[in-house]
Amino acid sequence: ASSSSSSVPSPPPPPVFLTQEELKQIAAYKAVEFVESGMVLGLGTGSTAKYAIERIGELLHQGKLKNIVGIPTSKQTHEQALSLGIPLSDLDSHSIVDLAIDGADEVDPYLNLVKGRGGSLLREKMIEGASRKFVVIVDESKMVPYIGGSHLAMPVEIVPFCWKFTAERLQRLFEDSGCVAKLRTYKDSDEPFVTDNANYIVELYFEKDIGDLNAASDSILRLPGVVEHGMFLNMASTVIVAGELGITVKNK
Ligand code: ABF
Repeated sequence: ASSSSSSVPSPPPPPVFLTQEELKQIAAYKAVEFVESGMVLGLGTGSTAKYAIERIGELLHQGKLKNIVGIPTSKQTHEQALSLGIPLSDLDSHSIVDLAIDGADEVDPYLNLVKGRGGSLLREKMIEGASRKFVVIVDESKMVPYIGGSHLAMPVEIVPFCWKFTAERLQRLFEDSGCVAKLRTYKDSDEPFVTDNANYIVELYFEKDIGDLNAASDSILRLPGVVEHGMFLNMASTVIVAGELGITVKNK
């Protein structure tokens, strides 16, 4: 009797999901494609920007990038760039930055950002505000329907003097949105987190959409004792989003 073996097709391989770290690296490497020799670069802070800085250092050493100078947005980034041999400078020497690359904590549909959960919002906003082009790199988990929509911290840098007074006034500004203000402390400690600029960070948590972001920004900045906040409005030129289904480049 003839033997018939029914050829059952083997099941497709399981889908390979990219980890969040892989997505961050993909977005970061894509952003570095905007870097050209001779540029003054704003170097961001955080785990996504870290990959972009690594890539810039790699291209520099391969001779594929020449005559670039980096302006770091934090002491942490300064150290990383130094260790990679990236020449460094500051805004006093270069008041215009050709290209800044940085991460973000939230991105809304209009490319407004929340940044600063890494504690470096002031230097980031100064450097990215002085940039001709500001490219933001995120994995898809950072996309939100509206600013504050992650219900995670929106950081505000304030002076340490009478911080409770300032924190309470910030909280009252947004009481209609169910705002809670918390002083940022070091992990597992009551010690106030101190920024690179010797200030404190108050974190605002919103239950609801705070509505007009420009009005919110103005009301925060009018409070004496406030240095700067983590809403980066109308600043991003391009946002590169790395997701499971690929990379999306959103231009302003
Ligand atoms: C930095 O990037 C911070 O402003 C922001 O908090 C951080 C995002 O960090 P990560 O890329 O590690 O998620 O610019």
